[in-house]
Amino acid sequence: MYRLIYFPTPGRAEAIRIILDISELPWENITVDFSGYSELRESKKLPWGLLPVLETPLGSLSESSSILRYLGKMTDYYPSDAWSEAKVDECLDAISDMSNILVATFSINDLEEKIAARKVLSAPGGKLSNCYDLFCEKLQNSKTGWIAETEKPSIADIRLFSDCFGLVSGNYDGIDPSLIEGREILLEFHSKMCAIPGIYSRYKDMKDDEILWVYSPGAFTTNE
Ligand SMILES: N[C@@H](CCC(=O)N[C@@H](CS)C(=O)NCC(=O)O)C(=O)O
Repeated sequence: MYRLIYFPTPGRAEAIRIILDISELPWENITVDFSGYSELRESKKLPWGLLPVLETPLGSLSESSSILRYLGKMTDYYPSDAWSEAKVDECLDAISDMSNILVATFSINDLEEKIAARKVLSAPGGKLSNCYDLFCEKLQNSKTGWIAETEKPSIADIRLFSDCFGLVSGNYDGIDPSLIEGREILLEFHSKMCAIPGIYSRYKDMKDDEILWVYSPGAFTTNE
């Protein structure tokens, strides 16, 4: 039995939840609040003091990208040649850098100030908007349509799906789906990801979920 421990939000865990579903490994989704997290940290159960953590039969594994790579290798979602692996890793790091731009705003205590900072980041020319432009450019230029130009979808696509759409759910004050508007290639990517059976079944009934609606088939279009 595998156990994924994280907060209830998608955050850095949703891509892992997706690949666990796809893997068909037996797994349990353990969610904790901040006091549950503090307890785990105090009891030294977190390899690097942070979440997510995946408990496996071999021990606990931390760092979301490492967990994704591990599970990717156990499924068909991580390529087996060194170059393709490196390109998948490159995408994972770039997507993580995008998420860190948002994380940098978490420490702004004043809500109005936080919203204003995020609006600047997501307006055209802002750092988040620029990342979305880059993702679109990569998808557009990819011969296969997958972000790391792999033959099949990879953990990089799963991370892109999880992070790019997760950001605009409404969970983060000041950021909304306008980041997706007009970015047709991202919408096409959304449809392709939703066609993967494990993803489709995970989110097909989530249209009305306050946070997870962004992953549901047809979330941003009417023709899925
Ligand atoms: N590089 C790590 C970052 C993990 C991380 O920052 N986790 C946050 C939640 S998203 C956390 O555990 N925060 C608790 C804290 O900082 O007190 C990863 O990708 O897993």
